[in-house]
Amino acid sequence: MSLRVHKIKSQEFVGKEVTIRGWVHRLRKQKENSFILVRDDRGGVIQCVLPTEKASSLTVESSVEITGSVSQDSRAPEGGFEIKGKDIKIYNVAGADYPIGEFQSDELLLDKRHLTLRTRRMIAIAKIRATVLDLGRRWFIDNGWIEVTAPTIVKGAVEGGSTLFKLKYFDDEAYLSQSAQLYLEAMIFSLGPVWSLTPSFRAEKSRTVRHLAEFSHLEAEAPWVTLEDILKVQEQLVSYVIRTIVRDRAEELAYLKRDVSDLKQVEPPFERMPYEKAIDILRSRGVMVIEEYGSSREIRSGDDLSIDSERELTKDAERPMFVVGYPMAVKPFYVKEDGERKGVGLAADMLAPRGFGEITSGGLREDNIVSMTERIKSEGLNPAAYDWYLDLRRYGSVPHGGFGLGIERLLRWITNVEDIKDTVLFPRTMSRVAP
Ligand code: AMO
Repeated sequence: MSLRVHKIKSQEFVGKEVTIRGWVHRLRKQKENSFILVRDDRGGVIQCVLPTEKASSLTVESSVEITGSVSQDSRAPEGGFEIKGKDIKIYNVAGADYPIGEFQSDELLLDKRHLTLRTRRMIAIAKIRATVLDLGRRWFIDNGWIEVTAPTIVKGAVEGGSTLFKLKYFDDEAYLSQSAQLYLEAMIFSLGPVWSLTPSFRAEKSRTVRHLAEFSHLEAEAPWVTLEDILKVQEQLVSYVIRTIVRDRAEELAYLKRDVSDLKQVEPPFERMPYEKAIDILRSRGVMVIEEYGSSREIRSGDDLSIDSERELTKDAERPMFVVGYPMAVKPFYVKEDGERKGVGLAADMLAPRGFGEITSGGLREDNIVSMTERIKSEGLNPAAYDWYLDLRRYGSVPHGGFGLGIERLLRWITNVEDIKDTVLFPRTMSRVAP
């Protein structure tokens, strides 16, 4: 039986015979002996020493099974354990033109993503990602929220028509879902607090380091809540994920050279910064807004917060913050207006510190049928496409709210990687749909 590398790197195996399976990660052939760094299928690596005559055909990424005895040698890389190989079975001799080496352009690494996934950097990120998904799920289950699955082929826009992916649907037309929110809203009437993890699709035409065309969307919705309730859910969820990932993925975060001192400070409550205060701060720092036709002017009340504004607001922060009370004009049709402040939406975004910016968006939903119908029309949407959604306001409407969290945005902050494309195994962007 073959063993995983992390298991045999311990005193208990020294002197014992073991078999491991994996791929040749690095290779140094000398006259008598060859030094083979073998990577197993969980990314663990160990040096194996074999007589060169048995390893002569090996190349980087050849798949092998090696049997030998474990010994301890401080010169051995990756922890001082190695295997003195006796037998080797070669499953496949990899082509000598394996394209991934030490110095490659980002584009080549993306073109060859199916192979780049074998790098230890990507293995570390993939493991952190898996644990983040696991922790998100665990938090909702532990707190009594019910998991639901919404369709990803839909008829209506949620987050504006400009980023919709259109598709032919038999003889009709449909879209790829931008958010499960409207469906989650339908589910709270029979299931109470619900959550889902589904892919969301956005035809984002801008190339930025924080936008994907397909991302993993963790969304939640609950009846009878206030805005403050929704903020509390988000800060507890995010704090739990951060606290646990720092503990459970310490090795991978260290491999990525992520200094986790700031992550260790993440705990509720997060600052609630009124939108108007955010604008005052940005004005005092001279933040400019680029207008559609290219000219720039000083930011002012009523403007949405751009990537640059969010970076400016959070660059010196160590903990996430909420910006609360965005103008209705910059938020989608479903946002509920503050009854005491006309034009102000009961909506908030969570911004990650150190310049990372928005990772969640949420708030209360308009629950009045008349106001909702007006908003749908004034945004140029077709009320017929939302008739089922309006039913939720016709039959037993209740105050409710929720939020959406972009898993890749959260991962970008946790791993401190610059480009969001590195937080997903096969990224989709405007210029990339393969592999
Ligand atoms: P919003 O459009 O702000 O709101 O999206 C919610 C969160 O999803 C993430 N996100 C993205 N991540 C990667 N690439 C993208 N192109 C992208 N677009 C969004 C962000 C963002 O905060 N239904 C509402 C939320 C709600 O009110 O419940 C919505 O989808 O982390």
